[in-house]
Amino acid sequence: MTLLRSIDTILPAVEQQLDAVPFIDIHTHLFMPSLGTLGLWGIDQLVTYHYLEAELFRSSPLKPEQYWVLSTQQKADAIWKALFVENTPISEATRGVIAVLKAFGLPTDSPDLREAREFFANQKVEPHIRKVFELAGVSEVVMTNDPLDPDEAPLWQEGAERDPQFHPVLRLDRILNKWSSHWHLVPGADENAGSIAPVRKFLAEWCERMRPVYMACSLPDTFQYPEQSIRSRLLAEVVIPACREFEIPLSLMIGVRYLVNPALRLAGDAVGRADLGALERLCVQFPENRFLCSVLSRENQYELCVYARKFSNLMPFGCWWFLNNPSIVEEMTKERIEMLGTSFIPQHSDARVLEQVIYKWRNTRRTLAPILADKYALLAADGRAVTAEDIRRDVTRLFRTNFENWTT
Ligand code: RAT
Ligand code: ZN
Repeated sequence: MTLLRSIDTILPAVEQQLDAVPFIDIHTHLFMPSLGTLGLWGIDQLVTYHYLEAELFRSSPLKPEQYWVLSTQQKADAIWKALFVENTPISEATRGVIAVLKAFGLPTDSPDLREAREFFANQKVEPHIRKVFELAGVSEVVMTNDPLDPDEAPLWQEGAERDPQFHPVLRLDRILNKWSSHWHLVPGADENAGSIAPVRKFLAEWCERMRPVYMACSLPDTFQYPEQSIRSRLLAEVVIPACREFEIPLSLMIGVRYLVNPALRLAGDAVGRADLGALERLCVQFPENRFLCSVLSRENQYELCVYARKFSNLMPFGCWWFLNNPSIVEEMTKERIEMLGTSFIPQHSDARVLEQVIYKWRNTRRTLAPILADKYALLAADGRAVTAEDIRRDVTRLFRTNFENWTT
C-alpha cells in the first residue's frame, strides 16, 4: 500500500475516498415514497425553500403578507426573479439551486422556470429518488417523523410501506415543546402531564410501530435541564427511559430562537447561544443513554467538543441550518477533528426538498477534502504517512459507522 506523504498526493486520495464512500444522511426532512405527498421535490419546492424565502424579503419589495397568499408556482416565480434574475445567486442557498439545475443538465440562467418545471413534471418519483441519492452519494437518509402530525400519523397507522433507504425518527417537538396544545392527542394524558403512564404507553406504541433509529427534539437557546417544567419531567421520566428501553439514542438540536419574526413563518426562526450545562447534566445523570447533539450557535461549538471529550455517550453531529456555510463548516470541522479525531459525525443535510441532498453533500465533500488532507499532511510531516486504506477507514467512520454503531 503506497504511503502518501505530501499534500499533492494526499488531496486527490482524500477526494477519491470522499467520492467513493456512500454517506448516511443522519437528519433530513425527506419522506419515504409511501408517505406520499409529505415528501417535497422538484423546482418549485427547491426555489421556495424557507432559507430562500428569508432571502427574498431582502431583495424584493414584496411583503410577507403579499407573498403568503400566492400559489407555490407564483412564489417560486417571485423568488426566481428576485434572487436569480435580478441578482446573482451567490448565497449558499441560492447557489444550491443552481448546482441542482446543473446536475440535471437544466439551464441555470434562464429568465423563468419553464424548462425546469417541464423536466421535473416528467420524472417518476421512485426512480427519481434513487437517481438523486446516487448523484448525492448517499445510500440512506434518516427522516423526521412526527406521531402528532395529523397528516403523517394516519399513514403510519395504516401501515405505510417501509423503504430500506429511509430510516424513521420519532420526533418529539410537539410533545416536549408544545405539550399544552397537544396533550389531548395523547390518549389518557392530562394537561399537566401529572400522570406519565399514558405518555410512556404512547411512545412505546409509536416505537413499536415506527421502529425509529433515534428520538429527536429541537430545543430553544433557553433550554435548561433540570428545571421546573413539563418538558424536563417528560424528558427524565418518559423520553430518556424509553430510549433506554428501545436502545436508541436521543438527538438534541439546541439553540433555536423560535419565530423571532412570525411574519416569516418557517423562515422566521433565529439562533441564540445556549447553556450547555444542561447537556452536561443529561450526560452525567443518564450514563446509560446515548445523546446525539447539534448546537445551532457558533459560540457553542467549542464547548460541545469539550463535552464530547468528557462523555463518550455524547456524539456531536452536523453543521446545522445557519452553520451550513463553507466558512463555518470549515472552522467547526477543523476544531472537531483537532479535539475528537474521527469520533464525531461531521454533517447531515437537513434537506427538506429531495434534490437538495445533491448540492448539500457535494458542498460537504468539497469543503471537507482540503481539511482532511491538511490534517493527514500534518500527520505525515510529524512522522506518519497515511495510505488510501487509512483514509477510507476514516471517511467511513465519519460518515457511516459512527452513526451505525450508535443506532444498531
Ligand atoms: O434547518 C431547518 O430546515 C430548520 O428549519 C429545522 O428544520 C431544523 O433542522 C429542525 O429539524 O428543527
Ligand atoms: Zn431539521
